[in-house]
Amino acid sequence: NGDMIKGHFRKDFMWGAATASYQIEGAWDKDGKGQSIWDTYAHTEGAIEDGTNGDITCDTYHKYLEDIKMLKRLKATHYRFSLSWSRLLPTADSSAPNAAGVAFYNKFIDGLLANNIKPCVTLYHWDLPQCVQDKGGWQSEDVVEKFKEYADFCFSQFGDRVKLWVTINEPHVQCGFGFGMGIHAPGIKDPMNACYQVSRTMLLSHAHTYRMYSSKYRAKQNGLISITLNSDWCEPKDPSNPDHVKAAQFYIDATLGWFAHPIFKDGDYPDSMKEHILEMSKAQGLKNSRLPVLSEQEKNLIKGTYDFFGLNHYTTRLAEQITDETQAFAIHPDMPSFVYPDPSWERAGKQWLFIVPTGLRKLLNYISKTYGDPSIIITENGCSTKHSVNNPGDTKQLEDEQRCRFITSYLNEALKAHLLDGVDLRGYFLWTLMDNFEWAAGYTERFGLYHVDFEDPARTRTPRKSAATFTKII
Ligand code: GBH
Repeated sequence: NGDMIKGHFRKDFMWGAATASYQIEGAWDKDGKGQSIWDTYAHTEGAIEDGTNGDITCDTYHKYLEDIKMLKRLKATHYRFSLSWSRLLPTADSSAPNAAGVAFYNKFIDGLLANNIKPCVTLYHWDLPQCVQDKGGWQSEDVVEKFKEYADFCFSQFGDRVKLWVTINEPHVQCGFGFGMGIHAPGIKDPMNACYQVSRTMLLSHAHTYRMYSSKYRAKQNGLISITLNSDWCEPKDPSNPDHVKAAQFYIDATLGWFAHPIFKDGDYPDSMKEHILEMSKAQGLKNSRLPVLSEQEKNLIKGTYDFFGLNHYTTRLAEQITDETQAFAIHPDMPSFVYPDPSWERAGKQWLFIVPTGLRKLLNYISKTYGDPSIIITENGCSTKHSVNNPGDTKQLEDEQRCRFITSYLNEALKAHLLDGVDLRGYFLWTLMDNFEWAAGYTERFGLYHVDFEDPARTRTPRKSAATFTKII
């Protein structure tokens, strides 16, 4: 899938793996931790494919020293992980922090640095404190102040050592899955309204936090802060058909552009998205668009709140204009694009992930061109396997040839974007360090460079072949 080229990334390129608190930590009710919406959601009957939850998962809360050893062995220069808001601030009140939670992250950060691994910290990877949810969560304006208060607390505690921050992970997935389809916490199924409302409070939370860091901490702590957006690459099924071209562009606008345009461009949602949702709203007899209008003041607040572009990318789709409503993309009932994979593409673990390395190079170029050549950090990219699909008989899938190919070929395309196209690429974080709780899929879908034995109380971690492949590339 594309020629291999030789060359190097920047000398200071960040090489790492990524994880998220709820997916790896466990200790869900230990040492004063509060509950999060994912604790609640995963404990709800029928919510998770295999009926599991993240109560223990990789047990990183107790086994973090092993994680650090694994990162060291990989030769990672960086590690991206997230903080559990409810472990740090069980009541979401920064005047009543949980000392054990603060101590845990201090030990962890110090352990990384002692091994010459720099932390990249995500403040929010989907595990909102349940007490914040109980007061309206992302659907209430109050969340903006709460988020800022939490971020302020984190900068004050960890910012002396953490120089790379991500405010929010994939707001688009949160909005679509958590509030549109209702298949992620908090499980709200309101694609017409809630889905759009929370995109606004997320943008405002991010923007206020960025500005607070800049005014209160930047001079002293001298770190970088931004947001992480996920995006598929999307191409017209038939590039000579203008409807297909429009549908592909709309898909990118309404997923990546929904958040990228406001932050990296002009403070507002893409025109295509605003116009289309207004039209759909009017057709329903509404006076105003279901997509909340951002005021001039809000636009100015949001615009430019980034130090880099955090990108999560996994796969690619083809697009056509929708002809049949039942084909509507579930995340967006307003989506006029019908998207699907090319049947010739190789499939990874589950239904959604097709291996299309060239899509990464195209997406990197698109971002660079559309958003004024920002420094880009690939904050996630990786490949899942489903038990015994790829390697029957190898139950731990330690010989994960497909993942090795995935990593090599995607990085090869990233290198082309850097060397041949001049994209300003600064780092690459592989999703993920070890098998973990894969949200609605539970433990049925595995992304790890390390296999984790979830039957074993010790949660033994075993390197897969891909761990060695990644290290060799690093
Ligand atoms: C990222 O989301 C997340 O940041 C990370 O936490 C997660 O573990 C990782 O990717 C792997 O999924 O099964 O058809 O319902 C990327 C966006 C959203 C893509 C959920 C897969 C499931 C599609 N992901 N989606 S489906």
